[in-house]
Amino acid sequence: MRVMLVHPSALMYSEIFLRLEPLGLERVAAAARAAGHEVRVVDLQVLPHSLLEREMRSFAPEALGISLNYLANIPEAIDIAREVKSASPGCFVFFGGHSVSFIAEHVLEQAEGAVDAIVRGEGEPAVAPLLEAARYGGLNTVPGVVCADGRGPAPRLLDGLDDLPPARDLMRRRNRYFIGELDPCASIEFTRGCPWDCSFCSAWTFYGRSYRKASPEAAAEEMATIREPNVFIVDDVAFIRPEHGHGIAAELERRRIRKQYYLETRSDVLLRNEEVFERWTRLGLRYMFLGMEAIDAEGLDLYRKRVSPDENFRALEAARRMGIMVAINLIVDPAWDEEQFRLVREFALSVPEIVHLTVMTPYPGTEIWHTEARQLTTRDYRLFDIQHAVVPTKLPLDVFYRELVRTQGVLNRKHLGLSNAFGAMGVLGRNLLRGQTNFARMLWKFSRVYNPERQMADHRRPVRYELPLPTRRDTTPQRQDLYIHTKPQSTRRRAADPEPDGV
Ligand code: B12
Ligand code: SF4
Repeated sequence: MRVMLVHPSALMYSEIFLRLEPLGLERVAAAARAAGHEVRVVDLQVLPHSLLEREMRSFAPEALGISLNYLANIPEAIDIAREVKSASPGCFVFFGGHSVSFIAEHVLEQAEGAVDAIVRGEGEPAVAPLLEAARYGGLNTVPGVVCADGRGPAPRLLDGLDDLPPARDLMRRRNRYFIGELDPCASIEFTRGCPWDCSFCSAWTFYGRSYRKASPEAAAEEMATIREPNVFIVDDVAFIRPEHGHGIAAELERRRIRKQYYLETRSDVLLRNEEVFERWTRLGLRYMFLGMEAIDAEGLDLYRKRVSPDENFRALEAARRMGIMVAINLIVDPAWDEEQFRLVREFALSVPEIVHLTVMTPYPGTEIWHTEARQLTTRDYRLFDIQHAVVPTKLPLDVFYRELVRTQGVLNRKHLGLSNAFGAMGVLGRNLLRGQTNFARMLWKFSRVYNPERQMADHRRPVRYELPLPTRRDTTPQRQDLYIHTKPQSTRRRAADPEPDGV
C-alpha cells in the first residue's frame, strides 16, 4: 500500500525552545516499510501544510496515519482527517500515539467517520496487521486497535528495541530539528518505559510500568548512522541501570563517536550513577533536563516523586561539578499566589541552572486525571499543553498569567542576560555561519510568544473539539485500570531491573 504518515504542527509555546524529530512516527514508518509498504512521512513541525496537500494529490496514499503524542494536537489531526476523507474517501485514515491511546473511543466519535481506526499503544507491532486489515477486513481483531466495530485485543508490546531502527532517511528538512543551542539536533532512544509512578505523568501508565533496553551494540550502531553533531536522548529517565550507560559509552568510545548530548533524568539516578554521567560528559554530554517538579518536600510528596529536596540539591551540585548545564522543571500549581511566584523567582535567580515552568495539568492516563478534586475550567484540547491553567486559579486568571509570564521572563533574561550574552553570541555566530538559524529565531521570539494577553486570548478561541470528562474517584484508581500496555510476565521485577517500589 502507499502509506503517508503525518506529524502535526509544532506546539505553540514549546516551539520556540525546540523542535525535534518524531522518533515514534519514524519507527512506525520503518515497521510499515519492512512489511512491504511504500511509505512517505510529512512532519508539519518543519514542512508547510501546502506540501501535505500537494503530496496527497501526487502520491495519492491509500492509507494515512497521524501521530498524536500531544493532546493539544488532536483538533488539528481531526481537521486533517476530515479534509483527507472528503478529498479521497477511499483513503484509510488512522491515528496513533501516546495521548490518543488513552481516549481513543472519544476521539473516534469526535471525528464522525473521518477516522477509520485508532491504535492504542506501541505502533510497531500494530501497523502491519492494521494495514492488512484495512485492505482485507477484520480491523477489530487487530491488537490495540479501536474502530467503529469496537476494540481489538489488548495492544502488544514490542519484543525488543534493537530491530528496525527509525526511518530517519524518510525525513525532510532535518536541519530544522533543534533544542536550544543544539542546532541541528537528532534524537535517539536507548530505553523505553519508566519504572516510577509519579501522579502527574502518563509515561509509566502507557507502558504499564515496563522498562526495556536497546543493546549497547545496537544503540551505538544506530548512533553511528546519525549525521547531526547533536543528539537528544528521548528516554524518560536516562541511565537508570549503570551497566547499560557504561555499555553504550564503551561501544561509542570504541567507535570514536563524539557528539553533544541532551538527556532527561532524575536526581536520585544521577546521584546513584555519577560515574556513568561523568563518563558521558567525556563523550559530549552537555545538557540535561532534571524533573525537580517542586522545591519543597510537600510538593514532591504530592507528585509522588520519591525524591527529597536534599537529593535534588545534591544532584544539582553534582551536575555543576561535572560541567553539565541543567534545565530544571518546576510545576506551577494554579493555586499559587503572588508570594509563591516570588519565592520561585527568588530560587531561580539563586541557582545558575535554567529553570523551566510548566502548569499542573491533569491529563487522561495520569492518576491526577481521576483524583484532582478541582473541576476543569476548560476542555479545549489546545489548552492542555502545560502552559495554560485548566483548573481554577487562586489568583484571577489574568493575574496568574501575568505572574507566570513575569517569572518566565525573569528566568529568560537571566539565561540570555549579560553574563550569558557572550556565550550565546558565540554559539549564535557559529550556528549562523553553518546556516542554522533555529537558535537565533528562538532568541527573538520569546517575548512575542510569551505574553499574558496572548494566553488569555487562547482561552477565548471558539472550541470545536473537547476532551472527555474524567471519571472522578474518591480513591486512587487501580493501576491496571490506567495502563495501556500490561507488561508481560518476563519483564516484571527482574533482578536486573530498577527497584521502583523501593526507591
Ligand atoms: C522525549 C519527550 C519529549 C522531548 C521531545 C519530544 C519530541 N520529539 O518532540 C522533550 C523533552 C523536548 C519534550 C517536550 C515536551 N513534552 Co514530551 N515527552 C517525551 C517522552 C519522554 C518520550 C517521547 C518519545 O520520543 N518516545 C519514544 C518514541 C519511540 O515513542 P512514541 O513517540 O511514544 O511513539 C510510539 C507510540 O506512541 C506510537 N505512535 C507514535 N506515533 C504514532 C503514529 C501512528 C500512526 C501510530 C499507529 C502509532 C504511533 O508508536 C510509537 C512506537 O512505539 C514522552 C513520554 C513517553 N514516554 O512517551 C513525553 C510526553 C509525550 N511529553 C509531554 C509533554 C507535556 C511535553 C511538553 C508539552 C512539555 C513542555 N511544555 O515543555 C513539551 C512539548 C514538546 C513538543 N514536541 O512540542 C507529555 C504529553 C502529555 C500530553 N498528554 O499531551 C508526555 C506524555 C510526558 C508526560 N508528562 O506524561 N518531550
Ligand atoms: S520519573 Fe519521570 S517519566 Fe517516570 S513517572 Fe516520574 S515524571 Fe514520569
